[in-house]
Amino acid sequence: MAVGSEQVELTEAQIAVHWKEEEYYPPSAKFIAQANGADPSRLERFAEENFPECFREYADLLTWDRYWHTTLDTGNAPFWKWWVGGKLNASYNCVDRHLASSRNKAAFIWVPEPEDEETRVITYQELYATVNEFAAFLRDGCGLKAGDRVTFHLPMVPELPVAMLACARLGVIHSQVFGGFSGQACGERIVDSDSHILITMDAYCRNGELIDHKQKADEAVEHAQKNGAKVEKVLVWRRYAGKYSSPTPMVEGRDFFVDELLVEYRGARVAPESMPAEAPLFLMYTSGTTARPKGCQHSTGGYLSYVAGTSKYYLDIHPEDTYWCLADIGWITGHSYIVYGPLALGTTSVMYEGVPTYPDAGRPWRIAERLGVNIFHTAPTTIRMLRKAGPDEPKKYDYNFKLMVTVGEPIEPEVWRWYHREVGKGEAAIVDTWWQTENGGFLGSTLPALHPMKPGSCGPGVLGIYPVIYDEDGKEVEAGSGKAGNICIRNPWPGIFETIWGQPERYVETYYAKYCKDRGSKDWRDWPYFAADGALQAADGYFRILGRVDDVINVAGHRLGTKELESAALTVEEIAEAAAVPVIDEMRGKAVEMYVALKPGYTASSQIEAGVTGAIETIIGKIARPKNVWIVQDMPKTRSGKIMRRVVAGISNFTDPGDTSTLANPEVVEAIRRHVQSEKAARGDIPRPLSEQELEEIRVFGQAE
Ligand code: 6R9
Repeated sequence: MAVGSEQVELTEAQIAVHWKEEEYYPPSAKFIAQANGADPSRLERFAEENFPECFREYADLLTWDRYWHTTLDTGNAPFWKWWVGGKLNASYNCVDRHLASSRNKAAFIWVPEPEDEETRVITYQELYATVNEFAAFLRDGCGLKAGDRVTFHLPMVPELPVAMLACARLGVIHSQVFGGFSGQACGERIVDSDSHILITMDAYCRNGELIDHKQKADEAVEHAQKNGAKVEKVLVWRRYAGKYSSPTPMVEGRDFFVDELLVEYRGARVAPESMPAEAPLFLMYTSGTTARPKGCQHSTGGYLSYVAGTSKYYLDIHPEDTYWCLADIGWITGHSYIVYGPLALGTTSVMYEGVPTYPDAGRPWRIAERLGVNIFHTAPTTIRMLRKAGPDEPKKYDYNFKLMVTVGEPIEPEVWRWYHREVGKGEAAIVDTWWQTENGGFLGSTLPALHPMKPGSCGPGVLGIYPVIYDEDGKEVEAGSGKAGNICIRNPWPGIFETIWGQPERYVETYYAKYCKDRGSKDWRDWPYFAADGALQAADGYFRILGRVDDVINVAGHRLGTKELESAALTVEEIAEAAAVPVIDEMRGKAVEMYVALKPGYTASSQIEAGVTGAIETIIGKIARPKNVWIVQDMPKTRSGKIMRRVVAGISNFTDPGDTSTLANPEVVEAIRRHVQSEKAARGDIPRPLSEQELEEIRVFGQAE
């Protein structure tokens, strides 16, 4: 594997990373003056010697029916239990307790996608009334009780948080399946969680169309039935009051319109069920390497305390703020940081139904201006999309963000700077929050009032989170050394999931087995949490997340992070998005290929291809020179906007790109395949039959659990 005279014998931990250090951006004095988290002594209070008691500060943000006797029970490691003995209700904490001071304040402001439809304001009082009525129906009309599971397949409508909070009121475990997923994907999750009630919607607006959604419920029920789960009732909310907007027939005796049923429950009140802190609040499914999805089980007390605390200090949410997170509630970000965290703090949370660029790239800024949004939360994929479609739009609108969030993927420094300069108008503090579905809330971020920002780095571990980087052999990579390895969290925290629903062995094997020091131990210090992300820590203590551990490309022994290659490509003016993938190469073992999409107004040219190659050579080095640069219309993406590198890797290598059914845009795959493979064939660049090991290497690329 050596190149020339250079002997390459790198262990995972010694890998050189080629990104240059970025400059710091301090938060403004104005931001600091009003921030929740400006007191540096909090950092000391959350230092390791105060663990786990430090988290009491988060638990004290909630209203408890009974206090806990044990902060952290590790008796059945690694199945951690927080606030044992404590009792509370999540619905009470997010709704009832705000009534006395804020009855008629907006809990949610819902913005429908069609711009001529009116914004809907749901006050805490109205939310309280509807949540109670719906809870009464779930209890008395559906026979649901604490511990039962209910599946939702809802789009971004206010009925979704209503249903979540109604379940939470009863101690019923909700499992929301992202609305954009297929009926079959929903059916699989119904089977896995053993739900007998499905809550759905007739239709919703997306990209200018009214989409039939009810049809997916029929598919879901059918799929569940085939796999041994019987759905007794399908509860259908209606997008337009009193009018059924789906061509799909209602099934007699099984399907019901929720608005019709609720008439009977008008004015009903349901006492919030006092739940043990460790009782499950919800399941959130995420995919892994096997076909069976993983139902991450989140607790009531631990989870709610963690999202309340992190919302307060990292999102800087005050009750008087207007906060807008553009995520879909079908993802963990929406659960934690549209619904539970913001509502636990009694703020106003904005929900938007549709596509951010509909009808044009000015839409988000019009919404922000109109509603007075001052905290803005989104993902790099959306930021890139807005930068691509309307780079100069934000300055046309009169809004002011004090804080902005990026989450979901590493953000390229070039994109970060656009976000800061144009969207944040050079004034907003930015938090780059690194975390996962499994984690409940943030793991890595700067504290916005105390730490300067650094583009491309999330920052240090958040309060009470003590990260460590290990190499493949379990040796600790020196802190602050800038060397890459596998980032782990040494300690449990209140927001960590409790288990994988119905798959406890998989929970232990996937997240804890790799670096466990002693499988018999009940000491948390022996059970580091394996996040399956590559990362490095700079001398300033900030972490830079390199992506999933399997998303790295090893060229002649040099481990190149996909993100550093993509960041280099994004420094080229014309480039809007980039994906780096490995191709089997006779000379170098593996080589890099780049897929890039252009900003509007540019046409593909060999100059642009050369520009990308040049940028990679200059920023990373000749070793990383891409074998090919493919200019494509659009990248294959997951529904949450993450680029599916494994799909283009399969195309580049003439191997099976794997399942594409859950992509947001499966139709682009065939177009890219035809373009790339015919071009390669014309150049005589068709690979020889690959060995078993090579096939496996391509197959696992981008497939970390
Ligand atoms: C919250 C969420 C988790 C994976 C995670 C990592 C990537 C998330 C990131 C980030 C770099 C950030 N990720 N936030 N990478 N910087 N700020 O996205 O959960 O959908 O489960 O994805 O996303 O690779 O392991 P989830």
